[in-house]
Amino acid sequence: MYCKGACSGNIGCDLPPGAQAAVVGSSFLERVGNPPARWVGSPKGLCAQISFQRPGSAGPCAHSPGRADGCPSLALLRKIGEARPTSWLNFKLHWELGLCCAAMSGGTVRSLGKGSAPPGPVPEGLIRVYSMRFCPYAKRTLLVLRAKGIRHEVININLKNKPEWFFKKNPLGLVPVLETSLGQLIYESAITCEYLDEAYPGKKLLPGDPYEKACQKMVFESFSKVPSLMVSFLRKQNKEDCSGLKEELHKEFSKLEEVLTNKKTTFFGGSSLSMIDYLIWPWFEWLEALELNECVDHTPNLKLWMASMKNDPIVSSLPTDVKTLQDFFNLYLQNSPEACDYGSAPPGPVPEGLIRVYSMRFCPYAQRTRLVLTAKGIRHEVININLKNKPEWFFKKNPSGLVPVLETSQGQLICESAITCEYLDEAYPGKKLLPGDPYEKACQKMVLESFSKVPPLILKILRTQNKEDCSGLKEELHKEITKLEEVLTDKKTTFFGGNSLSMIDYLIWPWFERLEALELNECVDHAPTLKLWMAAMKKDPTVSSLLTDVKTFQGFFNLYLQNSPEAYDYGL
Ligand SMILES: N[C@@H](CCC(=O)N[C@@H](CS)C(=O)NCC(=O)O)C(=O)O
Repeated sequence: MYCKGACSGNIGCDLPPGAQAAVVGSSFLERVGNPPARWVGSPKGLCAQISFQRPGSAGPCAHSPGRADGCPSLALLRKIGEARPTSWLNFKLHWELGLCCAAMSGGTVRSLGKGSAPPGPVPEGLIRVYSMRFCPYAKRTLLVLRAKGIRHEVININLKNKPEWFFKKNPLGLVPVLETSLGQLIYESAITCEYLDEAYPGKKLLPGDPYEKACQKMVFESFSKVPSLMVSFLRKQNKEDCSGLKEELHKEFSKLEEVLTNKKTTFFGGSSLSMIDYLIWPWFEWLEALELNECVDHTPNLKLWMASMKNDPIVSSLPTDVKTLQDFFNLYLQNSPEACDYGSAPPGPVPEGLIRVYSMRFCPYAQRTRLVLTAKGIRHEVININLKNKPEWFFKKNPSGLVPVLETSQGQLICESAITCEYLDEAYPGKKLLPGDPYEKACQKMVLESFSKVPPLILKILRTQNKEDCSGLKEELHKEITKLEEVLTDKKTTFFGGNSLSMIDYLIWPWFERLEALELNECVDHAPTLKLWMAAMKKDPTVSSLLTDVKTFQGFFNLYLQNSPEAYDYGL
């Protein structure tokens, strides 16, 4: 019962809990600043572009556990998708999209820092939590939100570089903070949790019985020294000086062990998980990352409790990876502003009925694949990779580290753009883009061969600092273009495969789209038939739905040449 997340075509795909992807709508982007994700239109509908940035990445996909009907915001999204033409969706995204998507995401892809625009009011029917992906206090609130199936959006705050406006949400500058659509602000994690339990219907996490409730609060009190002891331990440079701290922790855990032994139940509130368990859990998740597991060696009941907690669906939907947490600790202790955004975790499995493409918004090779996906109306999700700072997990998808890569719901991985396109054409029904006739198909492949020198030539021209040194390269390009002009004049058709657009046209188009931005239009001046082909291509609905404007390309090229890791998110 997952919240439906990234979508294309018929809108809607399942992102499993823990899938480290954020899906945001463009109005959400406006509201929360500049996360590297956006919605793009396709003739078939919408396709969510999900970016995994540098060390920073999305939080886990929030879903609506316990809701038999799935995510309510998706229903709304679907309604919008059905009711409105794609162009409306594309150009006049309604704020609902923002709220739907925000509700689905685990938060802004990157945390918001100084200089970011304050987010707008909280949409009705939603509650917002200001969080930080590694904050154990904020995790309390997130656990309760999920356990109660409350529709919420998460905005992550860069705690090493807090936005000025955040102090208006909480003068203490601490996360978590809850914000309601009425503008009410609630902070201090334990207070936020109790508020949520009281303000929202559904499963009650605190006992109704006043004595039982008081008992939970007493356990909470007896846990109260643990967080500060752990932070002191974390901050100690020399871990050998820590024996005193460890002893203290050992004692605190003994107290909790006693509670469990006296109660004779698995959880602190009884035989099922309740508020107190969620309130103290986040620090137990830190034990392994801090190499403090030994501190619970003497507490068998507490260890059993930990094992049961890990099995809880809510707890396991917000997993913490030990290595990522350790790397976060390191960056945090160095006061790095990147700390709060550390750790791009691999996305979860591809939901059934969907295919995923790992892409980069400006990659002409990946554009081939996206053109074919769009032309064939294949439901897909796009995950953009920061190619200047690739996530480690991406090499498991493609050891060469290149995009595009396709991933199916069976875990099949297909790379190399031309191969991905042929695969899509064969594996999916609908309009065939490659000719059925073997000779015609071979002809298309021969045209592709004769085009093969164009991409590296264009790349060389792009990389040449002094454009005056490009005359030799431009001459070569001119020659390659002549070859293509000849193919078209010999064929006497508008497109390379005949009178209608087919695979070969999509395969070579992305480089022609970039000519203007590279100020290389003159290289087709001598090729009138090719110019007619370019004009016809621009009119194709698939091609035009994936066009990038000249200014955006140029902005990207500039950053790309400076090796900026921001290049891939240019224009978002
Ligand atoms: N032959 C490959 C080329 C793909 C390619 O070069 N992609 C570029 C982006 S446009 C890439 O992933 N670059 C990453 C890198 O060079 O590390 C294909 O057709 O898929």
